[in-house]
Amino acid sequence: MNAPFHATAALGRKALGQVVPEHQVAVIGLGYIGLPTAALLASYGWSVCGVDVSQNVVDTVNSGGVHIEERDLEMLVRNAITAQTLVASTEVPTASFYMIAVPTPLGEYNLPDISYVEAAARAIAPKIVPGACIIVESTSPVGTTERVAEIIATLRPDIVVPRDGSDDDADIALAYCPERVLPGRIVNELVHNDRVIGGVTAACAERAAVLYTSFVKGDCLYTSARVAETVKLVENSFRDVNIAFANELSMIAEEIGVDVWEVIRLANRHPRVNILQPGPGVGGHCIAVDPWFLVAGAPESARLVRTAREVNDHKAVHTERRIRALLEAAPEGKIALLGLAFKPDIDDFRESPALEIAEALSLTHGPRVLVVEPFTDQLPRYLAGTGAQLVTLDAGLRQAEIVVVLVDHTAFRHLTPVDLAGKIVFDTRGMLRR
Ligand code: SAJ
Repeated sequence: MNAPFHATAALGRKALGQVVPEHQVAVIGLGYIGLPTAALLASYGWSVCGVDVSQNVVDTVNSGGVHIEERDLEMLVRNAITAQTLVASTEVPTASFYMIAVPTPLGEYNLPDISYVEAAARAIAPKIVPGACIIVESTSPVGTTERVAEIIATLRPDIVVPRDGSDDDADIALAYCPERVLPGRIVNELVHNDRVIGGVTAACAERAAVLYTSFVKGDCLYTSARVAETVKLVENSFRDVNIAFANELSMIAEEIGVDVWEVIRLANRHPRVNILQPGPGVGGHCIAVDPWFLVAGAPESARLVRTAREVNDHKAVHTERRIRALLEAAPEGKIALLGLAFKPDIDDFRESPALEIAEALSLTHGPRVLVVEPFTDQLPRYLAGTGAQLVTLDAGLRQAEIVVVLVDHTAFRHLTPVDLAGKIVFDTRGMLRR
């Protein structure tokens, strides 16, 4: 372990570990991060209560099932429920560790909405006993952990809440530890990635580390809560800015008439250049969202981060316009749209530019649209009823005059230019070049 400052304070001396068994964990929010983390902790010997506001989610988990698709998750949950190390509830229990993993959506004007984190803090407050450790994992604007401290301090004047710079007398610990796992590899990355553990004080970080070092095989890196909050936003902004560069290059290349894939392939042979891949825009619930949290914190300074967001959003609009031009060029022909997911080989359509483009096109040209998406067996809500059809790849290729690659799913990668001979082809991912 790598501790940049020395955590010496004996936190929560009054009653640490005496009131609640040390191995009790409550995970608030059983979503894409909370459920895998709860089940994983249970498999590492913790006694876990997963809390969710949805009775449906609670019932599903208690019956050993899952409401989200994620590799290895179902087996992990089933085993933990059978072993009675995991239970789900709509009520927050008293526990020694609380982990908050609730959504932090974008609100109006691209401003962060932390109301679910605040609600979780309010639900936890009455249950807290001295010695408890509260950890925020939700991607959050900088200062959110301090806001949680404020809520608990207001609701529990009997408890000394840690404050930055004073760690001797706190009764509880408070930390921010961002998740940084890749959808599709969540269970594996929860264990193997390095973790940043940001304590409101050094003692808080040390206390939160008890939970993480029990299952993380990567390094645990210690810092302050504010730095940890910033690190998470910076990681996803870094990726967004780099993808924006690739997307902008693709539009420049189009305008000046060169092949962007060839340009990137050759530029990347420079030993210090590593350009990412252009696509139809950026999707998912993280990279398309988190940079706005950074912008919200420093709107005057975050110019590049804001512009990157705008470039990536614009790339979807640009792609849609190009497809519309193809539809006009072949006014009788059907169009096959390959893929709806936000990236290859997952069934996650959240914030997906491919889905947005398919919806927009179907609204105006529904009966001409053939959707090929091996990761669903029914058309998403806004596409159904427009006349668009969900078809197999073979059927799509047989019927369509125009073929657009929106997602480079493995199931499409065997396609060669020969398979598409005679068709108008638009490959937004450069899949056919690989
Ligand atoms: N994309 C491109 N070109 C590329 C790479 C990606 O257009 O060269 C697009 C993808 O198609 C997709 C979007 O970007 O639409 C985001 O995909 P991704 O694979 O980069 O990221 P996510 O959203 O699946 O997961 C990210 C990860 N963050 C980073 O890689 C910095 C993950 O580690 C985080 O845990 C996750 O966000 C999160 O929860 O914040």
